[in-house]
Amino acid sequence: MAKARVKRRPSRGHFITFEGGEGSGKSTQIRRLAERLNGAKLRTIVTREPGGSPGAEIIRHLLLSGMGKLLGPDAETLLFAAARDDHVRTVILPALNQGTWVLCDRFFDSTRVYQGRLGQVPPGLVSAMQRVTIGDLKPDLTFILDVPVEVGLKRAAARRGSAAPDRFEAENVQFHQDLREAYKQLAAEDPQRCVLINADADADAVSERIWNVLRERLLATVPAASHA
Ligand code: Z5A
Repeated sequence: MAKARVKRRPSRGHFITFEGGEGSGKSTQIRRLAERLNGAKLRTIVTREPGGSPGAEIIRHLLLSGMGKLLGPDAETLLFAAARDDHVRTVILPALNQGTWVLCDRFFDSTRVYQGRLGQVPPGLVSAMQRVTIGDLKPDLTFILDVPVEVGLKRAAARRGSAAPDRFEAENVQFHQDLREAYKQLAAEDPQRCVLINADADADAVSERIWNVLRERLLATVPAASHA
């Protein structure tokens, strides 16, 4: 009699997030890491917040236009949460459950830092929204890219050219300095998950720093030949 085929469930993919201030190089590094992982035959997608799903991209547009700011800090935070809820349900969880690695440009740490620590939205509200939108889902690894504020702002200005700054780019230098400190503090508070990367170097050097940490923390179980 033919043996019944047992369909094996793929093991869950890894969830990696990138955080940092303006112009810290997250998008550049996330693209490079995805290429490297896909090249090592580890199926990988890149996504971002706010946004990443059709519904959340609409909310992104509202938020970056400054519309959310007009509603006040709590309501603006609710908009970030609504976008995250859609993104997690329709993109992140389905991909992880299929065994795909998910690289996300910003996630809930951005809410904790921008809205919580800097925007003074009460911690109770930030935690409640976190429970509702992501439940038990936590990144396996979070890279926090750190650059001096003037370096990040210079990079962002060069990229923007003559276009107007968006809602967060328009904040003053003190805001960006506080942001940098808040991210450093976050890294110190959760060293199991968060790794602070010195991103004030050329893109190749930063990629190597990220790759070395990832290899050490997450690739130990993958055959060495596939990710040399
Ligand atoms: N936000 C929030 O408040 N609450 C939340 O819950 C969430 C987000 C999820 C989204 O902005 C804003 O939403 C964000 C926080 C807030 N606001 N800020 N600021 P976004 O998605 O439009 O932008 P961003 O996340 O801040 O990233 P960015 O400005 O696009 O920068 P980046 O991704 O970190 O950097 P990049 O695009 O890779 O590089 C910037 C430029 O520098 C570019 O021209 C590169 O070619 C260059 N670059 C990159 N790396 C290097 C190196 N190593 N050397 C030299 N030049 C480099």
